[in-house]
Parts: sequence; C-alpha cells; structure tokens
Amino acid sequence: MDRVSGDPATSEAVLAEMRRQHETVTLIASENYASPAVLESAGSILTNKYVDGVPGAREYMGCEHCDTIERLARDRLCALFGTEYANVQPYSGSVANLAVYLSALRPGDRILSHATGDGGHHTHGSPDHISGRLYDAARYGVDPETGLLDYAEIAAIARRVRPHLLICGASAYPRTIDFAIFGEIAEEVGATGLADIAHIAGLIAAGVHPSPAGHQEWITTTTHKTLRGPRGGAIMCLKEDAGAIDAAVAPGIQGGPLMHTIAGKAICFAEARTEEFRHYARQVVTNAQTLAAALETEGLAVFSGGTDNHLLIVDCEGTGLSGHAAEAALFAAGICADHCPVPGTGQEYATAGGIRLGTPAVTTRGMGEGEMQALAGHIATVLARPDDRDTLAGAREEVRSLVTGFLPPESPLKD
Ligand code: DSN
Repeated sequence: MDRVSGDPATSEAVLAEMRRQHETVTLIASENYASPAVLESAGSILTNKYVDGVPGAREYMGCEHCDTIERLARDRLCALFGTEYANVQPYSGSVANLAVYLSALRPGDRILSHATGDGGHHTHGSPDHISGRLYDAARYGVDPETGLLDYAEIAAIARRVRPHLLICGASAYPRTIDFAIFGEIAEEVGATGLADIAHIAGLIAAGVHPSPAGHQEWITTTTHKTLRGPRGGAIMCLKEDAGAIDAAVAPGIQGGPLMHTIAGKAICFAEARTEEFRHYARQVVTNAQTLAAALETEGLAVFSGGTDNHLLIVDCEGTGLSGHAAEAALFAAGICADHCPVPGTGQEYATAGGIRLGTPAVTTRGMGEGEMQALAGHIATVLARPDDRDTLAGAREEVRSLVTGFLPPESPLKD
C-alpha cells in the first residue's frame, strides 16, 4: 500500500476506493483490473520525464530509455494485431479517434458511423462532441427487429451519403462486427475505413473476435478495457500514414506523451500474447453468454437474445424501471453496471431503458459460470423489488460474500 502513502487525505480515498472495488462486483463493460506489473509501471518514475516527439526524434535530452520503451510498445502492438505501424501516445480513445480525423479529414467532410443511441460512441460524430461539430456526421443503426447491424442497409446509406470516413465499432453492441464487409462498403463508396475496437481489442488480440487488420486503413483502441492495460489509447495504421498520424497526435492534439502509461501499454501488449490471456478472453465471452442465458431464465429480456462478446444489454421495459433506476437499485446491492439505451428503440442515454453488463472485470477476478448464474439470480431479485430495503441489503451481503473469494490480482488483501 506504499503507493498511496504520503498524503493522508488522498490515501484514505484511494484505500476506500480499493475496498469498494473488492467488496462490490464490477459489471461495467468498459472496466477491468490491470495487472500488478501494469500498475507498477503506471506509478513509476517515468512520470518525471518529458519526451515530446517520437523515438529517435525528441524535443528534449535524456530520452534514450524512454525511446526503448516506446519502441517496445509500438512493435508489440503491431505484432499483436498484425499492423504495419502504431502510435501508442494517445491519452485516451477519444484522442486516438480525433487524431485519425485530423489525419484523414478536412473540416466539413462527411463521416458515417454507428449511432450513439444504437450502441455507438459519442466521439464518432455526436452533436455534443467536437467530431459532430467539425464534421458532417451521418449515422447508421441496428435492425430494430433483430438487434443486428444490417450491412445491406449500411451499404445503402453509404451509397447515399458518400462518406469520406466510414467508422465501425461500438460501445454497446453485443454481436460480432463484420469488419470485412465494412471494408468492402468503404471501398465501394471511396471512403477511408476506421475500426474503433476499444471495447473488443482484448477479444481480437486473443483470436475470439475477427480482426479489422487488413480491412480498415485505421484502427483505434483503448488499452484498459478487454485489453486489461493502463488507462489510455492507441492507433494502428499503414506505414505510409505514420508521419501524418504522429503529427496529428502531437503537436496536433496532445502535449507531452505520458511515458509511465506507455510503459504500462508495452507490458499489457506482451501480456495479451500469452496463453493465459487467450484463456482469459475465451472465459470473458463464456461468462457473458452464461450471464445472458441465466438472466433470460430469470425472466429478464436480453437485447438480441444474447451476446457474442463481453457485454450484454438487459431491456428493462418488462421490469417497469428506467435504465437509471435499474442501475441505482443494482448499485445499492453492490452490483456496478451502467444504464444504456436499448438499441433500435430510439432511446438516447438520457432516456435509456436498458442496462449494459460486461464480464471483463469479473473474469479477471477468476469468476466463472457458477458465479455468473449466482449474479443473474441477484440481479433478477433486485430488479423485481428495487424499492425493498431488505431485498437490497440481503443481495448486497450475498454479493459481498460471493466476491470476497475473488480478489483483483493486485490486491494487497491477498497477502
Ligand atoms: N466510457 C466507455 C464505455 O463505458 O463504454 C467508452 O468510452
């Protein structure tokens, strides 16, 4: 616990957050627990160094060791996904996306992307994001009947709006994304392709979801979701785009690269090439599918009837609860999930009628199918009686006792 010593006020809050993470269950699909090695690098002395520029061409002296680390991270990321070039400096997935826009588009150009209310991400052209202000954003959604992406419809929209950039990738889409078809559509209409794989990067790295490599010119990701690394972003692209993307990231958008985070990325990219990680990613999907099936057995409606990846969406309509009310009741029972529009219904985040549940974090804690069955029972109980204090308190106690045997990997409570 040394890493939080020195300032009692901050330390207390960090330790309280650590206890919260231990004693509750995280089903937020975008959260995970980084390994001790990643946490160590993220808290290392690398935070002291300015390294503006790229390896071999820095603005400051004394960057030779940081060059080694950044080259390792870039090479490992390229090897992991089979891409020609990588920039590992983006502070976040949002910055990674912006850097691609800055490289590939001019203000006013048209982008076509997955609608936010249907599971897409706001950095892909929402009016409340700079991408929706600088660019002319058109959106595609899912088929309201099946809940699936309708590739024929997406192709028809693309032919009509003729985007400069066709974006695929989502934050709340539980089904496999066909990156090859997206690539074909982009080629047909003369668009550049971007795959934002932030959510499913770990699944792709482990070979349990098809890869966009070879189908999209640009790939962006975060490094902390299914990839289980430090909080941050990265971009993969063709060698010919290297200069443009490096300049777009910095000085185009960012200041100095965060070397402590880049070191954590280098470590997580190596971790993701292990058999242990491949097993983990397969178990993430098995757990999500088990949770989805068990929730349906409990009488809850799972959007699109299940999942192919790490997340699922419960349509709360039958419970009479809004997504916000459902997430609050679950939180009171120690289950951390987040509200989400049910795709294909016209809902937005403010009017969300669903909750999104993901299994990356619980799987890192070592939970398996048995625990998913138990969690489904607790979720159903809570959503059936969300205002009953005894029900919530009882569920909270049972959740706490369930998770106590599955501490996160970095936990000092293990010793
Ligand atoms: N905030 C992430 C998520 O929860 O999906 C996406 O950026």
